[in-house]
Amino acid sequence: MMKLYWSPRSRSFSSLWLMEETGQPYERVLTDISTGAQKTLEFLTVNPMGKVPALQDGEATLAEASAICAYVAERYPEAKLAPPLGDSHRAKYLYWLFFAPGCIEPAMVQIATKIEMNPVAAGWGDAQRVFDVLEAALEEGPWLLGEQFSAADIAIASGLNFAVRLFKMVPSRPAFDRYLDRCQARPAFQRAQEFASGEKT
Ligand SMILES: N[C@@H](CCC(=O)N[C@@H](CS)C(=O)NCC(=O)O)C(=O)O
Repeated sequence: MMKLYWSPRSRSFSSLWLMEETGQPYERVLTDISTGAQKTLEFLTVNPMGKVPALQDGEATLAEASAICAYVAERYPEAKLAPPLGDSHRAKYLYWLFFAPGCIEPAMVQIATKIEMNPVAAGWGDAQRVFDVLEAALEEGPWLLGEQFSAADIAIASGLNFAVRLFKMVPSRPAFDRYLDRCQARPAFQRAQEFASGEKT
């Protein structure tokens, strides 16, 4: 059974949501970052970065929320969280999976720190454009790939939920609200939120 190392109130939310969407059994290993559990020698063998989320699957270990999305979606194809190889939706799937850590994350850091960067040199351009591009992609919906919900929605919506609803760093927009409401209506999202909020382990 896969082991998910997680902490409440952290980026582990996306991995909890992902595992809940698969419908497969998994073991949650509470690694409370408020107690320093992520810096123990034992945990550093799983993720040398000393950060959650991290995943162990037999001999395989990995971290980075989007990589975990890609890995789990491939391991459980029956959950239909990724378009199969050769499917034309795969281009968009990969694009959004990488857009989450490549553009949304640094845009949020830029907003939080107010660091000025030349948008030509910054890989994410500028924060305004990141959220404009995402808004345009969400106009149609219901999901990033159209009718098919995927692990890319988990990666993107988790970041957007932090930015818009939890930390209110980014002003909401109607397309964001509609999208986040759809995500929050998913039973797997709600179960993940019970863990992430600290209500359940
Ligand atoms: N790039 C990582 C970021 C993971 C991350 O920063 N996790 C934070 C919690 S939100 C953490 O574990 N912080 C504890 C620490 O750095 O000691 C990912 O996308 O998974």
